[in-house]
Amino acid sequence: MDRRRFLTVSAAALATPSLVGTRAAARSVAGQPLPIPPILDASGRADAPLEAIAGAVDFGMGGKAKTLGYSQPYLGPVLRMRRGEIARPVLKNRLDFAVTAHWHGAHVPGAVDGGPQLALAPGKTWAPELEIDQPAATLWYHSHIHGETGPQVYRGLSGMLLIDDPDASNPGLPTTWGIDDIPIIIQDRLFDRDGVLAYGLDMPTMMHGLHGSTILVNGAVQPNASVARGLVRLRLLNASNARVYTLKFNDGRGF
Ligand SMILES: [Cu+2]
Repeated sequence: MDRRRFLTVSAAALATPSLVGTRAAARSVAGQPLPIPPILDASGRADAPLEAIAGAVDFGMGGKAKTLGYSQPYLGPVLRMRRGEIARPVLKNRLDFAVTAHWHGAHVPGAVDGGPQLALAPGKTWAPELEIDQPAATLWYHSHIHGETGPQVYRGLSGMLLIDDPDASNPGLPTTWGIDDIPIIIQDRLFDRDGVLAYGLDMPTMMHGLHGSTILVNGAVQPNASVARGLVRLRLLNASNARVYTLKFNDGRGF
């Protein structure tokens, strides 16, 4: 997106965020290229498992943050499933605490939906079969452990989930991943002075959810993407714990 037509992510704050990170730090790392998560095709047998792992990521906020991710240090690959097929994602837990992968928005039975009752113990592997029969959608997956969902997702255990519908008419929508078909995973985070992801639950946060003061897109602080002239598809995912956003172009054009 060029300067005249960039997408502005602004926060419609329902609660006042507690400002722990410094704005100067956020400004100094803003503008790096937008990371594009790889696609993991889970139609049929997935080529690779999702591996829940720990990471250490320098977000440019003053030091390395302890993170979690699926097969990468923070967030996970974009899972792709197709309507009319059985998706077979595989989750391996390489952490020393229980996690899940919950297919948020997928119309699948609870027995395979990665909810809290399906907590996957350390070292274990889970290979559900998901019968995909719903319209094309941009969804997400995330860990869903009772009492731990908030902090686990906050530290990185989530990713985008795309459902394609081969029968749906595609009115010339762009399809080149990362070029004109671009995932936009929006999250707000708090960083302390050492660049560490801060997750503190004071009373207002307990009531309204955690709101961060720094916006990450695909795991990078306020990144930039340049795209060619023409139609561009943005796949928008609010993967924040509690924040609500208003998205608009800076020249006021419509989506
Ligand atoms: Cu969910």
